[in-house]
Amino acid sequence: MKIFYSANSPYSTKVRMAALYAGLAPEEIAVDTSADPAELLAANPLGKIPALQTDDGLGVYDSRAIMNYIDRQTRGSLYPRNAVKRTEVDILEATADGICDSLLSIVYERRMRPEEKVYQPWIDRQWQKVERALDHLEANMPRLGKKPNAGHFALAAMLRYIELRFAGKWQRGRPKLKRYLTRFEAVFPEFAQFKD
Ligand SMILES: N[C@@H](CCC(=O)N[C@@H](CS)C(=O)NCC(=O)O)C(=O)O
Repeated sequence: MKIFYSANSPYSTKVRMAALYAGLAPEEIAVDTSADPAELLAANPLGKIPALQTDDGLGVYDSRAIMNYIDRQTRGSLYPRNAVKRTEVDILEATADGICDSLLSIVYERRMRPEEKVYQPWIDRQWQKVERALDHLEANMPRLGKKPNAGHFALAAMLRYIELRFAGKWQRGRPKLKRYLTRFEAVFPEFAQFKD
């Protein structure tokens, strides 16, 4: 099994942490998506990461399909069975991933366009989504027991990414989110490997 990833991609960090936690040991292949490497396109025609290639040669994407695949392969190690709890985890994962979608949209707006074509109202709109969703998380912090679930991995990956790209710009008024990664590392010490 292979995972195509980049160290700075939050969705990649989520699935890599989850795979490690679940006891899978996929070969990890770092790729540059802008070069459209053939082996990535063979696993995911969209050319996005993360993409997982199974031992049978099946390409699994996107990150939530990969999380669900890992969960099925490991008898439910990432998502709760209980329907109500499962929905809560799905929503947490969607919120964290959705924040990443907006953050990436901002990063790409600045990175891909010539400077004079960068459209600030779009950036502002995406940042408003980020702020609203962060406030929602702060007010509804997920409980973190002994066993992390898919939502916890998604939240950790998002916080790592926002600090990487928007360092110091998201913590004010959000003490619980600010403390989260320290608490997460206590239940998933392997997070240390993903910090840099
Ligand atoms: N919804 C997708 C998003 C994946 C995604 O946008 N990945 C980014 C890197 S973080 C990417 O591959 N960007 C390169 C591109 O879009 O060509 C998922 O959850 O996997």
